[in-house]
Amino acid sequence: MSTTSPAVTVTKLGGRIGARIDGVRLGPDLGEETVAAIRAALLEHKVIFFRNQRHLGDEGQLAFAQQLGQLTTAHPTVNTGSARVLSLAASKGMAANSWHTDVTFVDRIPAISVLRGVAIPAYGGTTNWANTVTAYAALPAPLKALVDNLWAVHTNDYDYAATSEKAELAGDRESVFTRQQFTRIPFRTEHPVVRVHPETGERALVLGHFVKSFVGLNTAESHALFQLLQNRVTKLENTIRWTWAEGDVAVWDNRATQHYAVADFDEQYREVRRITVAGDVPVSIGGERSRVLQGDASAFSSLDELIS
Ligand SMILES: O=C(O)CCC(=O)C(=O)O
Ligand SMILES: [Fe+2]
Repeated sequence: MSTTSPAVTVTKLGGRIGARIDGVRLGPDLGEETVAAIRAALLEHKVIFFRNQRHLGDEGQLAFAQQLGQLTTAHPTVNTGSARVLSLAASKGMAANSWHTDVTFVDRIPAISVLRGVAIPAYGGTTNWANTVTAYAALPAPLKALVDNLWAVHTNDYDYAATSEKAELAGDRESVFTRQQFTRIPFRTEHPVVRVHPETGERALVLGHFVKSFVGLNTAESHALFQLLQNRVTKLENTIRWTWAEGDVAVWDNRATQHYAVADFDEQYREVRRITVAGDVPVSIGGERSRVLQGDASAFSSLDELIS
């Protein structure tokens, strides 16, 4: 029998998004070949899942994530008690239950998020991801023409109540973190609705719940168009749903996806921990970079030494 580690295998889980990777014990020093294989699978499948990584802990998760690129701090506004780890813990059924891409209210949107299942409820609490590249590719020509030159204002002071059910309105129940913490430092950034992915060259829609409005459109028009485009992104065929077990690790390309954590685990305790890899400033089809309107994210994420 061979004593070398078993080969890394990538198993596609959905037609448009998602793959499971087996044969890797995550941690430090994975080796160039393994990291390259993980990276290639991530760029192709947009979200990848690893099972049975209970050994990891925060340190192991950090050591793994570091091999994917320079890390951001835990969050631009939330005081997490940790330099780089954002714990999302909930016992009152709260979750990030609206479609979003992480931290799009800053200019330098994180490239990759690495999420570890720490405490997983007996039922509920799945997470869904949507592919924003296939969503763009599937648009009919007239809608592509519309979005190719469209820009959107993203803010952390977004409309929290817009998609919540009444019982889940921010402030009514204990949230993963308070709205006050989340909006402590106001950020507003104008991003192109279509960005060119810095590694794959693919075109991806940049939307999600931090969008406040489209540049040049009024509120009613912004809402209507946002809904139309989001419906394209979150169409079930364009998504993958993951049922967590403790020790699972999900890694997503935050430049090519949105995600949604389902708040259907009642009063059970659920905790996942996130580490993010720094990303660059989006670039439009025409080569224009996103524009900061308010807030300085340089302490959260540096633009130096980016892999991509
Ligand atoms: O709770 C989850 O499964 C995902 C939470 C989330 O939005 C994130 O980690 O960025
Ligand atoms: Fe998120």
